[in-house]
Amino acid sequence: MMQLMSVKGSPYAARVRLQIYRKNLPVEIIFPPQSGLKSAEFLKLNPIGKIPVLLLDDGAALPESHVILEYLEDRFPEQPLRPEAAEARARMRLLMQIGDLYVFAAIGKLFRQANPAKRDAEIVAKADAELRRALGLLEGQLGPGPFALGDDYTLADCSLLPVLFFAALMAEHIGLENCFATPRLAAYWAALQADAVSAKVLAELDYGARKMLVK
Ligand SMILES: N[C@@H](CCC(=O)N[C@@H](CS)C(=O)NCC(=O)O)C(=O)O
Repeated sequence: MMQLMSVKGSPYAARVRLQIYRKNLPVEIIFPPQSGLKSAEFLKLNPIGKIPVLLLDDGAALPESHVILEYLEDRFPEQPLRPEAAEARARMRLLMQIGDLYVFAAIGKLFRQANPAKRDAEIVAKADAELRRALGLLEGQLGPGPFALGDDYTLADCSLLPVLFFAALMAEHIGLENCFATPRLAAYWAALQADAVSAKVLAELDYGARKMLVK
């Protein structure tokens, strides 16, 4: 059976867990080795040194969350999480890219300011502005709802759920204004929270991420 190396608080691994739960895929979810992500043992498997990693049937390792999502769709096309039409597929991938390249980039800057004792107000203000701008870009590309593209849950939703979770968590932790104040983003966040499989992954993320913030 294939295995996914994952921890609860990892936003990138959470994307793949969402897909696995939603499609009931035959993939066992396991922890990375105790030796750590920068150990020789892990780097031999995945020289990038990050999770998630999907271990295929022959033991080969496939890293990078978006690559894994697409591979699992190709391999298990039943209950598709990708639209058929080329343009809709491109729109889906655009949302996934905006989440990673722009929204997560801003969240990363806020994450590095998590500790109040070492917080720099100027850096926080800049990262906050960057986050709002990136969320605006995302909102501009969202479909009519309830989910990212429309009625159907897609890989864009798997990809964006942890992005929105971390945006909300960091805003709450640092004491920034609500990031989902605009109607479409607020409605999208509400739709994700109301979806049972998404709610399961949100609970896992909440458990894992709050432990990381305490560290
Ligand atoms: N682009 C990668 C990012 C993966 C990533 O950054 N994973 C984090 C955990 S959430 C990690 O393994 N970090 C360990 C490190 O950088 O040392 C993906 O989409 O899978």
